[in-house]
Amino acid sequence: MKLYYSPGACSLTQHILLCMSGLEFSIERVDLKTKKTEHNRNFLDVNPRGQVPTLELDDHAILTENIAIAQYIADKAPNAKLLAPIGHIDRYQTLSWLSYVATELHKAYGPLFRSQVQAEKDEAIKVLEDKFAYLDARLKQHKFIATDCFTIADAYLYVVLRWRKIIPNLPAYPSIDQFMQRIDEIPAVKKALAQEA
Ligand SMILES: N[C@@H](CCC(=O)N[C@@H](CS)C(=O)NCC(=O)O)C(=O)O
Repeated sequence: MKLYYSPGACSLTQHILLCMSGLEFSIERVDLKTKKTEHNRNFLDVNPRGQVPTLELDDHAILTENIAIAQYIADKAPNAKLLAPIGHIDRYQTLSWLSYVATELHKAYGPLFRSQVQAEKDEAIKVLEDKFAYLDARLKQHKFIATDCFTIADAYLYVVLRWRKIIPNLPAYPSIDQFMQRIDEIPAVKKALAQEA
């Protein structure tokens, strides 16, 4: 399978998960502005939404959306224990956090990436600061966000929290910092980051 990615974008989540999974995969970089891939293909022919992550399976089927691709990788590599089995409460706690990261946290950055209006950016920062404070309190009590061990929700949370660095003068969030350092140390994370550098 092949992951279409852009360096440091949300597709780093699936890149990390693929590195952890032991599955065979390749990667192809996408320029999100021009919608061209590193092999000069029109990315819109692959995914008309023009967004990463996009996963192309070996039979050329295309799978899109962070939440779907993360679960697909986890379910294809059960030995990696990235998501608990169907019926186990940990699975649904993980999916709950995965949804939170996608719909509440990831999307809250939107104005910071797209808006030209400072007031809209300031409002987005306020919203994000509340969420960071909430996550910091949670991570003070929990080593990983959803369950006792690393899951697909941690990978996505890690990637979206990396984007904090674009916000100037943020308050300190010591438990978020510790969480980020823990995830930084995972060999698969180092590998994915090195491949995207
Ligand atoms: N709903 C999509 C959103 C993915 C998304 O926002 N991807 C960004 C990179 S982090 C992107 O491709 N942006 C380019 C664009 O929207 O044109 C998902 O969850 O996969």
